[in-house]
Amino acid sequence: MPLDITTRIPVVDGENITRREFEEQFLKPQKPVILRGLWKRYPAYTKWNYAFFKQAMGDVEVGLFSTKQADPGKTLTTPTTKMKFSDYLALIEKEPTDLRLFLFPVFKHKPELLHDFGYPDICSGYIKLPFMFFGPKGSITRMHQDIDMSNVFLTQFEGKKRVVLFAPDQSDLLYKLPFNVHSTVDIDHPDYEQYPGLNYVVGMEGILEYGDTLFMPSGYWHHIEYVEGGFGLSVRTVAPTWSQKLRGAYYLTVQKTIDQTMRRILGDKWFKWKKHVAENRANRAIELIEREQDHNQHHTPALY
Ligand SMILES: O=C(O)CCC(=O)C(=O)O
Repeated sequence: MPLDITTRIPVVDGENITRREFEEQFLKPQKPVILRGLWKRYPAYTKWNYAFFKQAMGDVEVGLFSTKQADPGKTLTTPTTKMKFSDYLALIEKEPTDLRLFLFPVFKHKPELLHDFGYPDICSGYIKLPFMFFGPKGSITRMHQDIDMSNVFLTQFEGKKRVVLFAPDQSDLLYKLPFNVHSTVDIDHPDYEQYPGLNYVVGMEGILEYGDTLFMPSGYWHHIEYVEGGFGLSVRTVAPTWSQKLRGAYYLTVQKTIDQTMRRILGDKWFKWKKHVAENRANRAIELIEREQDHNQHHTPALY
């Protein structure tokens, strides 16, 4: 059976949802949702568009990363090229390009923009470190989990994004690399021979448009495609359980350090070993599913 992402991410009225409704229906059960219009309460909702950012901080020089050169085993650290921010915005507004702005520190350059929004009271425990993401049509944020295991609220201001999500319990079938929060599978071009686990994986899909806020629970895998050039902002809240909080702290500190050190020492051998471990884990997960399917087949009572 091919990769199953037929389920739609539910869309609800984010303007009127109460804290209790959000908690009971999505936060506590850790279910993704698109909250339409959640940010209508803030000036950023109507103020933040291409023209505003070009005028507010167009002169800032930004470092850009080429998605063509992205290696699934590595984290992008050095920009490929530089450009004035207003030129980059004009570029992504009009046409596809492989250049991405990755975790651009907008608020370091313009701290006053922090007054354009707040932290919606449908939730508490916000980590007050917002991030903005800018990208051209066609660019892809390759599949990953957020390393701190936080809950994420991703709001769209310009353009559209296609979002594909998988729950954290799908990690083995998605070939999660050990000591890392990435996977090497390409869900848009699934290679079922190399990654047979994809035959069993189940996820969901949705489109984020202007004014939509995607709630992504802790540890959710996300693959994001810019269907149109645009930009958005993410805010996070601390992971809901102590085990997720500890896991996030471990990933951010110990695991990240081990990964970086081993990559420096062993280079490609380290990546190959991680892929091998990921394959073994996926094979075990497939075996369990097949055994269960087999068991169910043999124990289904005959109806005649
Ligand atoms: O919107 C994007 O480009 C990336 C967002 C993301 O990966 C995140 O918020 O963790």
